[in-house]
Amino acid sequence: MTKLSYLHEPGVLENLAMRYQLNEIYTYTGNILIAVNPFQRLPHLYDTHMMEQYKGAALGELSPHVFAVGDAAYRAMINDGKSNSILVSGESGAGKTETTKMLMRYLAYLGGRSGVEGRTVEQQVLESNPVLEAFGNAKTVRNNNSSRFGKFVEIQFNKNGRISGAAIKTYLLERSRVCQISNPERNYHCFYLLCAAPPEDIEKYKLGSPKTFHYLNQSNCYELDGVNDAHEYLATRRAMDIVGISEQEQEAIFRVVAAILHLGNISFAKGEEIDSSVIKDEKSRFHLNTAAELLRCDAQSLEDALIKRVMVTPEEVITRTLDPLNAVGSRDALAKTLYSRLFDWIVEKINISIGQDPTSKSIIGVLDIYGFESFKANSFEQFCINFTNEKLQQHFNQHVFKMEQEEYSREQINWSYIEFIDNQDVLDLIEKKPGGIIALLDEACMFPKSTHDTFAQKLYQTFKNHKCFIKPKLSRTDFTIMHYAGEVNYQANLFLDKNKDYVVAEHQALMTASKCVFVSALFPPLPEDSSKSSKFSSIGSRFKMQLQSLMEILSVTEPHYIRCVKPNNDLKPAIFENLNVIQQLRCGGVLEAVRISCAGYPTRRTFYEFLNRFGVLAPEVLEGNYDDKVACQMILDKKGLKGYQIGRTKVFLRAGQMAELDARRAEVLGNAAKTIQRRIRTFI
Ligand code: AOV
Ligand code: MG
Repeated sequence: MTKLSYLHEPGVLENLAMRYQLNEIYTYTGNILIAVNPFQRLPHLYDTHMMEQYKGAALGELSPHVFAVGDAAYRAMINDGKSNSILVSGESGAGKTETTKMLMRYLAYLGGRSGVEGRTVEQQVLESNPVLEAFGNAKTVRNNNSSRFGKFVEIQFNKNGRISGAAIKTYLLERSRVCQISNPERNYHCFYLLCAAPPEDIEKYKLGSPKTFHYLNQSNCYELDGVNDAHEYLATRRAMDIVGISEQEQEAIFRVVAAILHLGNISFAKGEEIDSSVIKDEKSRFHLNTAAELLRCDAQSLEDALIKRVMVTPEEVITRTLDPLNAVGSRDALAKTLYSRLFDWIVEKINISIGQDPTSKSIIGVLDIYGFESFKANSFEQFCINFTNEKLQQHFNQHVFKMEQEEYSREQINWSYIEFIDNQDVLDLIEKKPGGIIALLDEACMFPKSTHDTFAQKLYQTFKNHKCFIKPKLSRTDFTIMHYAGEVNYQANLFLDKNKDYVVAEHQALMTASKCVFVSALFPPLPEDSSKSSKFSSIGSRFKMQLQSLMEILSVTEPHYIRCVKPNNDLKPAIFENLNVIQQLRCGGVLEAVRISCAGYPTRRTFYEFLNRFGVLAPEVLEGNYDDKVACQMILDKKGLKGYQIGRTKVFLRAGQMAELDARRAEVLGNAAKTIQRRIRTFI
């Protein structure tokens, strides 16, 4: 891209479109790799032969490729002994997860032991992907295999450059999906896989068609194009074997998954007393009993935990009942807690099983987060996802801009540091303490009388003059944030609930008492003092701290960027929608990087290249002995250009100056051609 003489939106777009037609999905913009999602398998692009080719090749020597970025990171790590990171970004469905997997495969190829079969560290690192995807990915409107959690994988290398350990950190799994989905989305893949398990498993878990489960049948989508759930079930079990999850543990994991499905089918009816509820019918009773059986707990205790609350006052112990609506809320809360604890358990187990190398000083971190999302209805989950993307975007801006300016300083040109277009405003709006949205949300959560209405009013009042915050005219509880990638309208009504991280004491007690050690271990007993009155714990604030610590880790690594681009919203091959792509390039900072370079010196040519091309503008300069640098200067002065700079080895031109020089050159060459033609005519 930087070799284009004309670095502007149409030029950049045209270049990508042309390359995409040729299945050249990768393009460099300087050191940044742009990857346009092919939406079709391109097997030869990733085969062993390809990996061999890229091994040790300098960046830019071969066609742009994700392997080249992996190789650059690996070489930099070996040569400088410094940690590197590869940050993959792009909107939902752009190809981040696929790109990350290719990167991990390549790093495993470089740092693996060839010929060693079986459960090697590198094999375990690779097989962690299908396991995490089965439990953490789901079909959304934007992507049939959308990551509903963020992931940072640190691959550790020993002093011989061999993979010696790995640590997987995950960020905030979307919990609401377990209980609530809308057409045409799906719940987490594992539920469907399990419903397609071999008959003996189906019988054991008392399962049936996904259509019979409330947590799955809120949407009409049960199957994914090109995916066979029965096959995926077996593949997931195999991957679980490899990452070191034992047969018994797998059995317990799927038992909990099945129990969640049965929990979802328990309905409640109004009880005889006011504000009470009972199990609705025989069918619900069957599912209650099955869930209890699978969780190895007492059915009556499960029923009580779902519909009763015990309140301890100084005088007495009161048992309160929940009405059917609250009982459903209680049931869903239990299902969500179970699922998110299950997910965390799996991540921890994989980490323990792969093992860490405490002596490793060389690490390559690979970041694959959930991409920017804007749906019709956006809630707390989208807020957190988009917050993550803002953070990453800031990291990108700062780094790209820094790199640019470092080149200027290497070349010793006059350059006063430019402040760049930054998304700090949006970040302040979200995370500033005190006074940002997360801080106000926490305040609202701690104040017993708050409702989503008072929370929204507080936001309107506090941010009425904030330039990234809008109150939509027709709403009393929605708010709009102007993100770097576009405006997103959030519905505040579930923010308070979703920000509160607590486990109902009755659920905690029930699960701790489970006869299955796997289940009870998911609910370790709470420390004494944090019992009933349970202090409020904020999901938003914890997430913010996790991101902060991720940024700190990244700041001491040498970053490499891959920007994934989604060429169309139909998820189909060979369709390149200009507007769609330009929008992503603009938001994703690619054109930002272009704009940044336009404020500086976007075109640079070595003295040799420059003289070669523009020597014709002042042939007299090149007569006899001349100094390259002086010659360049003389040509530029003769043409009356202002504002350019001459560095130690290169000429730095301002935006548009290259085109100007080209025009003069064309003129000179044109004149020369005319003269020649005239002479030829005279001669004839
Ligand atoms: P994402 O990770 O960026 O979205 P994925 O990596 O899941 O997106 O890619 C979406 C789909 O695009 C994949 O399931 C593949 O079908 C296809 N795809 C992407 N990259 C390639 C490639 N290099 N070769 C072939 N097919 C590809 V999200 O997780 O939703 O933000 O949250
Ligand atoms: Mg993904």
